[in-house]
Amino acid sequence: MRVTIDQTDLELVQGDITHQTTDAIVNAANSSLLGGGGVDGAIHRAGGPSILAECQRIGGCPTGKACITGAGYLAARYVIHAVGPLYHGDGDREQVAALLSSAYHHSLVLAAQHGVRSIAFPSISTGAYGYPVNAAAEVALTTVIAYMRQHTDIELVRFVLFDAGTFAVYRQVLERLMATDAPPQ
Ligand code: AR6
Repeated sequence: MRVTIDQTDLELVQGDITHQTTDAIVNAANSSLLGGGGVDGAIHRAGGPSILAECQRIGGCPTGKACITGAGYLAARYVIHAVGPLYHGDGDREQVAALLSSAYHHSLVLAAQHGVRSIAFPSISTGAYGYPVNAAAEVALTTVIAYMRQHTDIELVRFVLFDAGTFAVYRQVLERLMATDAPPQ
């Protein structure tokens, strides 16, 4: 699925983010930046040891922020390591939503600072970190759309959703947001 937001493209695809040829791909990292499972493990496996070496030099990244490295053997130029929140349940819903939104926003700002024109995101926090996909998709898409409405430096934002269920939820949420979302006056 592809929609246009103020001359920039927002795409949803099902697939593996390590195969993307966008200028940057985003990793769903943890604050140690020392690797892990899920998409983090896949990126470090496919990209090779230079990414971990750079992460070690950076020394960590707080939740809600992002850090950038080269992409090793991957086709992308950069890997942006975004640290989403761990979801503990519905008690601190607003706080986790703000942290998740911040992880996406910082990734986009960092990408633009490095001249990135196209970027691919995974569904941050909805795997090991347990964030419900529907709520996370709403935060992710709302944050990215708000950025795209205010900036045209990044021409393509692609969400690469690993499984059919996650892809379907993102598509439903995007369809709803596009139906109800009027451009700013
Ligand atoms: N391409 C795209 N998406 C993927 C891929 C892939 N190759 N592999 C998995 N996903 P997760 P989190 C999806 O757990 O919830 C790590 O250990 C996956 O199906 O990777 O933010 C880190 O080191 C899910 O939809 O990230 C952290 O400790 C989404 O990516 C922790 O997990 C996110 O799942 C971060 O947890």
